[in-house]
This record gives sequence, C-alpha cells and structure tokens, in this order.
Amino acid sequence: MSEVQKRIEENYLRAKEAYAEWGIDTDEILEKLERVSISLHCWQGDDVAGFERVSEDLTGGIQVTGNYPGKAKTPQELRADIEKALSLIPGKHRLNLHAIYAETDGEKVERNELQPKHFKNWVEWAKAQGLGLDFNPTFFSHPLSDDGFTLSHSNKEIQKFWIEHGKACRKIGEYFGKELGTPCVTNIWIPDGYKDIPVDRFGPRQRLKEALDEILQEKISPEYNLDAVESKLFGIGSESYVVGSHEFYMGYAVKNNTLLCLDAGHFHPTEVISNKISAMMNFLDEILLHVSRPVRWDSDHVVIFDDELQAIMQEIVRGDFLNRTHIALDFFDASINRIAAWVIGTRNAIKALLKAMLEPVEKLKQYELEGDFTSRLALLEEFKSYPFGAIWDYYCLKQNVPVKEAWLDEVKQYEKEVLSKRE
Ligand code: RNT
Ligand code: ZN
Repeated sequence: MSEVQKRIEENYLRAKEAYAEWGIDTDEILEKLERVSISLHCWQGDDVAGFERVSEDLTGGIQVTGNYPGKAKTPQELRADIEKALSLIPGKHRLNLHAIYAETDGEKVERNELQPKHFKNWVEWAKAQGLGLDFNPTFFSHPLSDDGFTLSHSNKEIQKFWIEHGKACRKIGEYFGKELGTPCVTNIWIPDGYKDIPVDRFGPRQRLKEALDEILQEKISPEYNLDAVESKLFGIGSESYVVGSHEFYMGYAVKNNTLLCLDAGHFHPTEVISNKISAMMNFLDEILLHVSRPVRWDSDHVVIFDDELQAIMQEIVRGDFLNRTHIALDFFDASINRIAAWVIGTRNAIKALLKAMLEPVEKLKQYELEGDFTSRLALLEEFKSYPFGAIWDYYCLKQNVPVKEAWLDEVKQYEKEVLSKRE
C-alpha cells in the first residue's frame, strides 16, 4: 500500500468514528451508495449533435455554447469518450441515449421508422461495459419540428409522424430493457410552444394529451420500459407559452401513472425541484430527475456541488425515495473539455448523494417533531463540516477511480493523445 493510500485509509477510519458517534455506519452507507446508478447523458459528449445529420443545427429552444476542440463525431469516438469518463467516476452507472444517436449504416432512416436494430451497437457495447440504457425520443433538430410544434401540431400529418416516432422509441426502450435486464426509462420531452402570446392555450394541450395517449396505448412491461414525461417553463423561441408545462404533465403523469421528469432548469429561477419531490411522491410510484444547473435561464451548465444539488439529494435520502427515483443528468457545455464536464458533474451528483446519506436523519426528524428547532438547526449546521471528504476519498479509492483531482491528469492525457488528434 502506498503512503497516499495509507493516509486515505487512516483519514477514513477517523471520519468513520466521528459519524459512528451519531449512529451512522459509513461502511454500510458506502455499500448502499455503490448500488445507486446515475444515468449519464450521452449528449454532453458531442453537443447534442447525434449521428443523423438531417439538420445541422440544434433546435427546440435548447442551446450549447462553446467550441472546445475534440468533440466526438462518430459512435466509436463517443463511446470511447464515455468509457474514459466512466473510468474516472466511482460506481456502476447507466447511459442515457437520444434517438438521434441511432446507427443506420449510412442509410437514411426516418425517425418514425427507427427500430431496435439501429441501436444494436449501443446494446452490445452496454453489455460489455455492464451498463443499463435509458432513452429519449428526439422531437427537435428536424425539418418537421422547425415551426416549433411536434406532438401538439395542428397539422395531422406532422403530428402523426411524431406520434409514430414516440411509439418507435418505446419499442427501442423495451428492447434495451429486455437485452440488459434493467428497465429503460424512456423520457418524452417536446419543445412545442409559442414565442409570443397565444390566443388558444387549450387547443395545443388537448392535442398533446391525445398524442401522448396514442403513444402510450401499447402496454409494455415495466420490467423493460418505464415512460416519463418532462415539463418545461420556457425555451428560446417559446418564451410566452410552452404546451408541455408543469401543470400539464403533472396532471398527465398522475392520471396515467407515468413517471414525471423534473428538470432542475425548467422552472422559475427561484423555484426548486428539491421542494417538489416530496409532493409528487404522494401521487406517483416513481419519478425521473434531470439534474442540471440553470444560470439565469435553462442554460444547462455543468452540475456543481451547490445548495440545490445537495437539497435534491437530501430530499431523496430523507424521504427514503432512492428506489423510486431515477437520477439522470442533463447538461451540455462545449466551452470546456467535454469529458471533464461529465466527470465533474457526475462526481458531484454522487458526492452530494453521499453527503446526504451521512446525515443523522432520524435524530433530526425527532428534533423537528419535538419542536426543538434550535437543535435541528445546530446539528444541520455542524454536520456541514463533518469530514465527509474523507469518506468520499475512501470510496473513490475502493472503487479504483482517481482520488480527488487526480482524475484531471488522466483527462489531460487523453486530450493530448486522443482528442487533439481529432479534426
Ligand atoms: C430540454 C430538456 C431535455 C433535453 C435533452 C437533450 O430543455 O431538458 O431533457 O435537455 O432531451
Ligand atoms: Zn431535461
């Protein structure tokens, strides 16, 4: 054992004692943490470009800024980059794909005609890597979404195209679940909305409801596929009205028992998803989270270890919702090394979850019920400086991934050897 390793183990033992005084078993917590999978979004690796190339631009009111060199342009490059990122992140995780990442062998396949076979390479690779897969139909970056409407389109033909796309994607999700032995969460997000104030707010929502009903009509075993719907407040070009608003999808999910996807960037700037989890858990079996970071708008910045990230994880742990919550990431930054972006955001999400697991939750709840808010505040504040970093470092060591910032050297090395050689 090296000196560094020895120090990490010693620090761990000391930290373990500190937590044990509050009845917190750190060994047990690390075993539990190991079983939590985060769904890593493939689209951080190539700025939501995909391999379809029917449209050069990213549309749908979302935006990636920056032009850091070395982005993945082929499935092989993207998979290699994901493997690199995963090698620097502790635990076993999942990969979240979008329909535009289909591999069609140079053949033009319309989105409504996508089939499981177009994702065979991803499945083979996921098997080899021991990863589960999640999925998303792509309702943007396409000529038929250019006027800002898809599932809620007033043109029946266009709406039908997108309904068929949704159906095709659920079958692909089912295929992922069957092949990989872990259910695929297939998440529906559409960009539909108006830049300026609409006259008819109801019509598009009625059409969206009908379209969703049709997409979800076929029963697919939850053992293989779980459906989620994702709301949004506004997008670029849909500032005044978004068809799939929070109220719309909250109603839809509750009525139809789908998962509800809460994206951290899809609400008013001071509105937080951490305060929504415990509400929705009364009415839904499971939820999906898009852990992201809005800066003034839905900018999808890399997730940092901020208050809201910690609050989200605390809610999941304190409510005992871990096995009912699917944690996915959703950010895309092209101004920094894209692999580093994945590593920073994902390590932060796991680290925040660990920190939340290291709280004396029962004790805090007891203080609260007794009305002892003084002790509640005092303990919460003192726990902020308990040595959770020592537990985190030990976890990384045990998971055979770099401890602390050591991962950065590996990313720089990879940049030099691989990324910089790309066109
Ligand atoms: C857009 C939604 C959606 C997308 C991905 C790429 O505002 O957050 O989840 O980010 O589908
Ligand atoms: Zn999202």
